[in-house]
Amino acid sequence: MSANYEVKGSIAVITLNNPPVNGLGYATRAGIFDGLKKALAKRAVKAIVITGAGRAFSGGADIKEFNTPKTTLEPNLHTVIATIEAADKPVIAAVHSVAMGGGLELALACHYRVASPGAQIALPEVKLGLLPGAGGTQRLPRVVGVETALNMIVSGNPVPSEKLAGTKLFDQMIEGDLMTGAIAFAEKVAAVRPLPKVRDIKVDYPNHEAFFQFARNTVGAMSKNFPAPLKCVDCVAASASMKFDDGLKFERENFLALMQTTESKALRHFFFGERAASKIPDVPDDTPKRPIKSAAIIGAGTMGGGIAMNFANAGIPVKVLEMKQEALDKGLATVRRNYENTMKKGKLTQQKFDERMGLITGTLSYDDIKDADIVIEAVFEEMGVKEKVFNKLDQVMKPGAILASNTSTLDLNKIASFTKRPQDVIGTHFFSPANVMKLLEIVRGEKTAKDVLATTMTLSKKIKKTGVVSGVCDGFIGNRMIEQYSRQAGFLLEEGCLPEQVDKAIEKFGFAMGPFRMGDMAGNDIGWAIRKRRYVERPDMKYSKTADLLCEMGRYGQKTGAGWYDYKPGDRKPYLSQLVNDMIIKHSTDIKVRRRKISDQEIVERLVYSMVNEAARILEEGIAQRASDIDMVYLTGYGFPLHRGGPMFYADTVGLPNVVTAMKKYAKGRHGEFWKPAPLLTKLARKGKTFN
Ligand code: T1G
Repeated sequence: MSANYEVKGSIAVITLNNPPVNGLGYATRAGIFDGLKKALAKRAVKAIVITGAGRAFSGGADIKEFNTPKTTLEPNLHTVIATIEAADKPVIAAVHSVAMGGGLELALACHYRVASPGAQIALPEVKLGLLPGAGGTQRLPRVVGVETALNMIVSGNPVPSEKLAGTKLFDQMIEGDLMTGAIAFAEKVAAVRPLPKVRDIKVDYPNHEAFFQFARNTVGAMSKNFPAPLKCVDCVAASASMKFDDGLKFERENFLALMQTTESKALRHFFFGERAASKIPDVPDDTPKRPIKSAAIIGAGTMGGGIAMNFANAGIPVKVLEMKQEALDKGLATVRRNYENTMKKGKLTQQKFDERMGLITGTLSYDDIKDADIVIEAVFEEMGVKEKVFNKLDQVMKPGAILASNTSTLDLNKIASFTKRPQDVIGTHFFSPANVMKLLEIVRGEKTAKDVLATTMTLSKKIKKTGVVSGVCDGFIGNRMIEQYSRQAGFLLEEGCLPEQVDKAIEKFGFAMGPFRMGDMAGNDIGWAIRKRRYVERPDMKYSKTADLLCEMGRYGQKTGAGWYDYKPGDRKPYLSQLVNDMIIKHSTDIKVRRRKISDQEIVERLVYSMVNEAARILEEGIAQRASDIDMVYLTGYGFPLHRGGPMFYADTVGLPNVVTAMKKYAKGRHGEFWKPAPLLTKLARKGKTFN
């Protein structure tokens, strides 16, 4: 059983004990249920305290059990909650650290609740595409009020327990030892009757219809693609308009419906995928980490400045090195401006601004950075430049310093070979803007030491990034896949589409930005440089020439005021360019391709499946450790729609046999060799299996 039972005097104590967060899995529920039965049957027991061992009271239902028979196996959570509420002896929840989801709902069914300050109190189910399914939408409004409950349930964000101290949620805050305080409280209320029940509290909210209509309008506008937030509003509204048991029934129906939605499964996939990404099979969790107390960045450009901000935001002092004072001043001024803009939006206090700026210093001398625990180069993406920098770092940096490259496509093993310490070299590929994008591709060189890898993964969490390990190949995970996506986008232009149609189709699918708007924002010259390399290295890889023609017109995108689209000064809004559209149409004629009407579905399939197929190769080559890692890359670094769970999850949802069938159809078209399915994809499809 994952719950301990003991009796202290006349008080029974049931302690949830299911590390790491006392998830209410079957074994834990059975342990609680057995403890309750024992305590209720024993005459000497006058009251019952429920608490959690370790770092949580309870993190809620065990999400790992969802969509398995264990979730509803008796005693299910509802049975446990009903038993607590119907007990004829007082049941007191002693809450500490974390009380979330079903864990908080279990506490709400108790007759009393005491808590330590600083505990995270939340009903975060909406973040999993669900809603509180064990009475939370009916009980929480009864103890903290409709508005506070609605905010907590629709946002899913935690509130510190002390902030709720003045409400009926907590009967007492325990400043000292929680168990001592809880036992004393239990002894005090042991004889109190009738036993107070949250269900008996009336929700007093006059004119609630108008309030909830307003809430629906507001929440509906913010929760495109996700059904759960609006259902949360409906269920909280039921607490004010329905009898308790009817409200409970209404909540249950909506919870079960949401549990089956693809959106919820995608969000749960994301929850576990983010955590799985930090696991490195051949690098145990207890691998010793090198201390990272200071950092240095080479290059004060857009990337270098953004990377430096991540360290300052995490309280790590960071030195930024440039070759010229002017470049250094410009880079630090950009960093200052970024923080000022955040402060203007009210998301940063002056004190934090001062702290962070105080942690970032500039220098022109390598001698100033030699003692840094990690140095990250963010210099020009050219191997000769990288060679000079790593030669220098090898001479200057203290032994044991981690030497990281922010390269986005170059061969990390070659970069490591420029030093006498390849074991200390690793790739840390940040995504622009580096202080905003969550994704960090951690590139493992063939000689990268395990402790360097473990240290960098731990560091990624410290600087609030989603670290994903990638092997060494051209483009690592994300850029290697996006290259195939871009190739298909170019072919679509030649065969009948115009930029706006492609962008709109994939943005309707859910991408934050289509390939042509993205190119205009990032700079079309970046892809141009890569293609020039490709034409030499990989003459077999066909590309549309449209993107080259565009660059030859000097239309690099927003930075030149014109790209696939036209732009007005100071306005980032894209405007149709007749000049570009005419160039595209003329190009089709020049290459003797008859333009045709192409459906949005074909656009989406060709763009998404081009990435899925390349991802399957990345998986079978071992460049990515697992399919969910590839999903994390696309969900946190490339604007793939979260409600679709990432390219691999989406392909699983469509069904791999259907993906292969679509690819075969496109293989009959131009550049059929493009659609040669990856062996792994063919194998999984044939066996009716999935990537994840
Ligand atoms: N179920 C299963 N595993 C969980 C879990 C959960 N609820 N919460 C955490 N874990 C695992 C997590 O996968 C990781 O595993 C380890 O615990 C540490 O997590 C009926 C239906 C509690 C604030 O949504 O927000 O109740 O990778 O790295 O940073 O209405 O975990 O080590 O193998 O995040 O200290 C509602 C989700 C469930 C809470 C702790 N509850 N968890 O954060 O550790 S639905 C949630 C969290 C529900 C009822 C409904 C956080 C945390 P591994 P961690 P942390």
